[in-house]
Amino acid sequence: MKIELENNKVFFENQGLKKEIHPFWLRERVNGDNFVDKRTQQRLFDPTELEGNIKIDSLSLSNDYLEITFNDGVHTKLAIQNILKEFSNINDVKHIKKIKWDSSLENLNNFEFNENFFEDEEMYKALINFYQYGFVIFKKVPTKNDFIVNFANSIGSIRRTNFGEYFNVKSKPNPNDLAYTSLPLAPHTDNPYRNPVPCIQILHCIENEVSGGLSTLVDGFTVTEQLKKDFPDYYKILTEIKVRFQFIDQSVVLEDWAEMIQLNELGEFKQVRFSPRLDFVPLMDKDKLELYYAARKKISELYNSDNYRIEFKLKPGDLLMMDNYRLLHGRTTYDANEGNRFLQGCYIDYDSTEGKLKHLKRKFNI
Ligand SMILES: O=C(O)CCC(=O)C(=O)O
Ligand SMILES: [Fe+2]
Repeated sequence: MKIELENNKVFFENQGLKKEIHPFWLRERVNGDNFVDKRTQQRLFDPTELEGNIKIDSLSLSNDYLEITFNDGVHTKLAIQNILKEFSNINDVKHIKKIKWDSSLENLNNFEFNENFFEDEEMYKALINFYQYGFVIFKKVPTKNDFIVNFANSIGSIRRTNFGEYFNVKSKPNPNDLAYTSLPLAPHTDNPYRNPVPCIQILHCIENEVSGGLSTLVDGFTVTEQLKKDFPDYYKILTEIKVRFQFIDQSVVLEDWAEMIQLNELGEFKQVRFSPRLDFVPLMDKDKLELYYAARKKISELYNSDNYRIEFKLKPGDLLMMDNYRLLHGRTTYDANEGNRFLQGCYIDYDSTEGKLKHLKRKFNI
């Protein structure tokens, strides 16, 4: 990648391909003291108020800087490095390659918590792990004073829902969700009925005195890629049909329509939704429904299969952070008479982890 000049025009060259950079694009990036606030890096001018026919009057290029005088009299020195940075999205979390895993996964991505953790390089490593595997487990996280709120807000901002800022996962009378019982929970994604679905779930173990109640995780990315390979028709219909997910209690009705396997604009994995107690397929032709039901049965079989599920016991102080768009989670049954099992849960969104990751990357110059 490099910058070249020709007849008062700036060109960007990449792998033999040369394109002119629009003068307005450069004018918008003028960054002297009068143009950009140093502290916030926000513009002090409104580019929509500039004349449209911005042209370059004179130009020069050194190793590090591009010097430009524009026809509105503005003169600037732009760092080449900053211009080139805009052509590579290397900082983007999409560049962190997802590592597919199944039941043979042994490394449970453990990171030990400490007081300065949120500003530590260790946190950066934990977040990279999170993006690679879809989850990370923090050990020795203080179990006092609803620390989960502090934890979530130290990465980004907690995402409040109708379950509150955070929720207590324990067996309780008159539960409004099966999570608040001692019943087993098959692998599921949380809250597929919300728009948007909370991105990341945090579960913090406060007490765990029971012999059951193991936590389970499944990599929805691994499973759906396998489905695509082995049962392309099933994969296709699950990426196409929008089903209605619903949650109802005395104070709210939440509904959203979405595919069980949602792809991005490039046709790649974006998100799975799976909660077979809450999904309602539209009334379609019988043949189509026949295929849909077979596909849902198959994906359920895979999600619930021993081949893909990892199981582990959360200890007090363990905090599991998982990608609710990629992973499914659940738990095995437990006997509430054996003692207490108490987790606290909450959600954060991707801007929290992405923002923290990029901040730490900048801080440690990684
Ligand atoms: O009890 C657990 O381990 C998980 C419960 C659950 O699925 C949830 O809180 O979303
Ligand atoms: Fe859940």
